[in-house]
Amino acid sequence: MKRLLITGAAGGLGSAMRARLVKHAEKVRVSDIADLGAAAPHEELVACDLGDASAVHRLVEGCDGILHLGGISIEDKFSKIINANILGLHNLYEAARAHGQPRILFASSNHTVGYYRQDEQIDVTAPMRPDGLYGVSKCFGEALARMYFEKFGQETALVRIGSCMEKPKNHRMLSTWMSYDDFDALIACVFRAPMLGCPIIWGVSDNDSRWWDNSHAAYLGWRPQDNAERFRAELDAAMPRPGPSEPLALYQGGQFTQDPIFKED
Ligand code: NAI
Ligand code: 15L
Repeated sequence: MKRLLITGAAGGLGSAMRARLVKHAEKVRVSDIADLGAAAPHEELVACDLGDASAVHRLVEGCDGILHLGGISIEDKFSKIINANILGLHNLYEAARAHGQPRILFASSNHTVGYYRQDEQIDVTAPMRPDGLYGVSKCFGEALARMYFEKFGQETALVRIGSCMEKPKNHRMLSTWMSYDDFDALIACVFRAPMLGCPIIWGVSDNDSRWWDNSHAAYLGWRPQDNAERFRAELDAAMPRPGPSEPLALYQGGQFTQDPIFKED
């Protein structure tokens, strides 16, 4: 690609992936509402609130790929979720439509299906079962992307990320973890594929105890290499295994299934 846009670049995942993007594009446009630090030679820094339609319009201009990580990433007040994840996503897709439909990788979430139990194996045909307003906003994002694909041919990879971090932080994440290396390889597959379409892809490493079946997306050639199992002994030593009826062990969405609906001020 000539210019790849990354939103949410100041966040946990954005910060981890940012330096790796140099190999995917000649220029990387790096964006967030939070401080982005200094620009590397191949980077352009653009501060932008995703809820601001005209700012997002300018942000997307000239980009031929978008790694969309920006937004509210946990359960929060609905007003905050609406701005970043609902209005923000609409702004992004309208901007993409106006600027040649760059391919998009949308960071969706396992919280679209958080109320499936951990003893269930599911694939992308399973109906959504979001576990909070955050999860609902990701369901909206997936539906919006699908509509832009059907109506206008806009291609998006809807990546339902499990837990993408340096290593799993609890026993649930032995199932949901995706390594940074595996995500990096997925980004390459998504943006290099001759034909993408609008697939849902489970963003998970090759964990022995994973719950999600990605066989429908084999055409992308993504073969995750990491396996969270190597962290099991470390986790067993660091913390007790949750009891079978605790949310962390019961539902795929773990603790998110217990979050309240947060009150507005
Ligand atoms: P994060 O919360 O650390 O980063 C999100 C970034 O989005 C922040 O830097 C924040 O400033 C920015 N942001 C929030 N509202 C914004 C707005 N109105 N305009 C512009 N930027 C805004 O989250 P993290 O962990 O880095 O996740 C990145 C994306 O991946 C999120 O969309 C999240 O929902 C998704 N995801 C992440 C998972 C993970 O394991 N890290 C799992 C599933 C989904
Ligand atoms: C998510 O969607 C969140 O953005 C992230 O912070 C993690 O909590 C992850 O899911 C998870 O389920 O572990």
